[in-house]
Amino acid sequence: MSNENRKNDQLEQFRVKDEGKEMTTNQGVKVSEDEFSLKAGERGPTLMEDFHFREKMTHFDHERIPERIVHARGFAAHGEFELYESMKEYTKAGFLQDPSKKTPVFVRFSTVAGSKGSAETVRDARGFATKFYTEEGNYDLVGNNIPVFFIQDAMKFPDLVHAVKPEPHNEMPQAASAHDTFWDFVANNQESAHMVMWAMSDRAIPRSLRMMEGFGVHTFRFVNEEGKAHFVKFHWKPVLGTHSLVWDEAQKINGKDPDFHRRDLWESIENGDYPEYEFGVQILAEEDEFKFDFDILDPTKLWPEEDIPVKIIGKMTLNRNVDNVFAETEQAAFHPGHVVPGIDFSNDPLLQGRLFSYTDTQLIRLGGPNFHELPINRPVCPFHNNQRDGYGRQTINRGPVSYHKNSLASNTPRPVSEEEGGYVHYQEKVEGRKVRNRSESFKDHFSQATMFWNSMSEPEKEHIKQAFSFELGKVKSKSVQQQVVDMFANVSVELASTFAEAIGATPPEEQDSGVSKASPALSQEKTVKKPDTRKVGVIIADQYNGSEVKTVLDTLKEQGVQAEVISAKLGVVKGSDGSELEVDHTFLTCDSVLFDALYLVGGKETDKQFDREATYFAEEAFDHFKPIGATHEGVKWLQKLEISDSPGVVAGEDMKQFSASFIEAISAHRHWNREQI
Ligand code: HDE
Repeated sequence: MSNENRKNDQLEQFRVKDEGKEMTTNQGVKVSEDEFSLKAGERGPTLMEDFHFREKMTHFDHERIPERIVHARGFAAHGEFELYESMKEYTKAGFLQDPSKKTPVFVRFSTVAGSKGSAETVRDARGFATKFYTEEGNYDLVGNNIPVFFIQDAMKFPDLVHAVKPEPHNEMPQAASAHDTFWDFVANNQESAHMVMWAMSDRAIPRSLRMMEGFGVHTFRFVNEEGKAHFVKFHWKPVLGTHSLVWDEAQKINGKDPDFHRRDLWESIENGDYPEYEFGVQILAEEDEFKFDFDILDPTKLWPEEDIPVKIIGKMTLNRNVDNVFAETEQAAFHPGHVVPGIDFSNDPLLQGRLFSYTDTQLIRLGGPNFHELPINRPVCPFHNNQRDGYGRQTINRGPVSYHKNSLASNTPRPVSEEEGGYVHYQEKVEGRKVRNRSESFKDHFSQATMFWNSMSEPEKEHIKQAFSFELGKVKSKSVQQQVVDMFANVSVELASTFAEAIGATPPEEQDSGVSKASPALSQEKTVKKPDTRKVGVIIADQYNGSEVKTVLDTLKEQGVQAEVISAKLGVVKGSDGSELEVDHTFLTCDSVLFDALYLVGGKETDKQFDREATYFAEEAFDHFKPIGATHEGVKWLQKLEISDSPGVVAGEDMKQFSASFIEAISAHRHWNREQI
């Protein structure tokens, strides 16, 4: 069995194909009738003895399990992890030793605040949870797409979540932080400042799950064969770059396609455009623990990449969709405490608390202590111990012995030494009094929030100002609004004054923190820019210029761009040369917000309604700073909107030249230097 397929091979034993089979009850009895219950007379009452009805209904009645208390809305895929270079020097983790070996992975992405049925392009952090099925057991890297967190101690997590979730008296708003209790929490727990800056930035509205970073957030440890430890932070860097939506667009997508992110992930995998993320580590010698102006145990702080470079050590490719969302995605149980030898914890108080919470919540969500036996959660290596029984136990553990130590089974299953692969916790020396305190070194809440602000490009700053104005604009309490203005004056007076004005609050008097440091890596401005997998809506009508349009569409395809045809009705549109294009969407079934760019072609036979729809699509794309290309009759819509000379708007008569400029415009993602209409 090859290593890279071990998880897939294991899952194969559990896959069931019902298609083409005879119907039976769960007891295997063949069913003769599945539409009508057993009745005393055709118009009479249903009989209790109808075991088929009882079983079918009972199972249905119990189909739902509790959703996750946070990260309820999620979507996942399988893949594999490959290592670029051995990490032997730093860690003995088996899957980080040999670059020729691949490790199967399962990744679940999620929003945090919304419930299971909520829309996906909300303003929120995204969960980025990876299960590595290594030969030494499962290693879970349960991260987010934001490298810091709102709070410093797990003790406050229930409070944070109560504050951001819909308010309990009326259960509103769904999947949104724009309400009083969240901002009241922020203002009264000011360690949240740094993460709030990220949450108000473009990072919180990713264009795609394939185009966002992932972070382990906490400081962990690598421990090598000699027992030497280094502090580490984990990173995922998307090969397609880090890109975002704009807020107005994100809100509209939530209505037009609440499944936008999962659809994008699902389709890209189905199309063979496998999402890829490089794996990076920041490594810090233990001796350097106190060399920084922040505490490396504080989860509201990141390690600036310019100070501690991210070493890229491998790549993860997601190449297989799940077969069944409930069985795999929903039943997956991640846990930051699932570590393998060579990876260890730090004393970050947020991490320490997480180590308790995950199994605890899964015990109720997955109905008992045996969820590790569910196919998606099973390690690919053997697992043996003396744990027994409980709801839904699958294995049939043989023999009389289920205790340690024993003589009847020669003291097996036996613990093994460190040399044989037994997990031994890093022997950090710990000393101290029992106190309920925050360390002095955790008390600076604003320096890195300011560093984040300083690192933003002008358009990114503008978006943050708008996000604060939106969110605080939805808050009803004047007092909370003012508290937030005063709090963020500590980050930037410019920022706080701008949203104070937008919400009618008193501009701040306080000075900002005076921090001038910036970390260029935090801006998305210089991220990777490629046309690959970008979705272009082609607005086209009958009697379009067949051969010339084909040249453009062929070039787009060659560059990995996906063109989807939009017209007034489904079927085909016919070119002037007799060519045909299958229509993918009508103006009714799609929307401008669902595309990265528009290509306006038109045709000889468009009526007023068509012109109106096409102009509406173009105007909206323009407002969302998207690339727009136009040739032939499509150019008239640019002229009508008076946007022909705007950045990122490309028109042309030479198809080769046009295609090249259009692809360049698509690669840029968005054209922020554009005057709104
Ligand atoms: Fe979680 N978190 N979390 N979290 N978290 C859960 O576990 C918790 C935190 C993260 O796709 C829960 O099985 C506490 C940080 C992800 O299944 C729960 C604290 C980070 C997922 C829980 C945190 C995360 C969860 C809910 C503060 C980024 C989804 C369901 C101490 C590093 C995993 C579940 C999936 C899920 C507790 C903070 C990431 C309740 C107590 C920081 C990606 O156990």
